[in-house]
Amino acid sequence: MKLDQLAKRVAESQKNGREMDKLTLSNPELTVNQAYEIQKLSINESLTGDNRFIGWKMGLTSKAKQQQVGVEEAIYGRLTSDMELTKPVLKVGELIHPRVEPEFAFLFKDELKGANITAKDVWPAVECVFLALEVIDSRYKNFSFTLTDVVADNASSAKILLSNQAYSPYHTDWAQAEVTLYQNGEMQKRGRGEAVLDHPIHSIVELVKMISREGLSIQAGMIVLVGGITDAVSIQASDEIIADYGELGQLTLHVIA
Ligand code: OOG
Ligand code: MG
Repeated sequence: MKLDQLAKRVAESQKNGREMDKLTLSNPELTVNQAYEIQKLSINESLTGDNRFIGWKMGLTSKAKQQQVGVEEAIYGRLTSDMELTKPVLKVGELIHPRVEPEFAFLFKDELKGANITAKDVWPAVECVFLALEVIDSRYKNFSFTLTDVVADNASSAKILLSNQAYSPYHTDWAQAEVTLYQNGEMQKRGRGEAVLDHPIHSIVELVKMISREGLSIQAGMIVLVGGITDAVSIQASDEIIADYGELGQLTLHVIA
């Protein structure tokens, strides 16, 4: 089957929140590179009306996340403006089997590109850092997939919530920053930024290297999610999720039907 037809199928499933069979079930020969092409085509398909391409996300950058889904390689996905929650309320009825995970998001003031960049090149390009909750929602049955499948499904991207407060990149040591995730008052997960490739900045470096191979870059004004600090928690209507980042503050998400 042609990549553009597969992309249409994925885009449809993402738009309607309807689960689908893994692409590799009927197309076992699909490669990871082809999956990135499907990702690009399906996200382009979604860019209608006001929906804009606003940045990138890294996924599977922590051991906890890799073990949870059984895929041991970092991946990237594309973020669009429709994904950003403008209020801390998530309508779960539009989603299949959503999960939430605590993250950091970096906003860029300068373009970043090239296969040889290092952390020292990234810091001066960062405008600010946000606390973030990512809602992921694999379009595949049972939240089960191969590396190729999850790449094609835009790294399970669904929604993002950013903190109101933005921090200087030099405000704190992002590797030592700790987050505790509560669901209805019950502690579920705890982790530090260092869970993400030893330091979240390395996630940005990895992203730039990966997208450079496609001739792409982080553009000025774009946001990047660095990847879950802990593994993700399944959520349902009437949940209250709190991500407590200590002195940096808290993010609260209300889940409704
Ligand atoms: C893949 C997406 C992973 C992260 O932060 O690791 C991700 C998944 O878990 O379905 O967003
Ligand atoms: Mg994530």
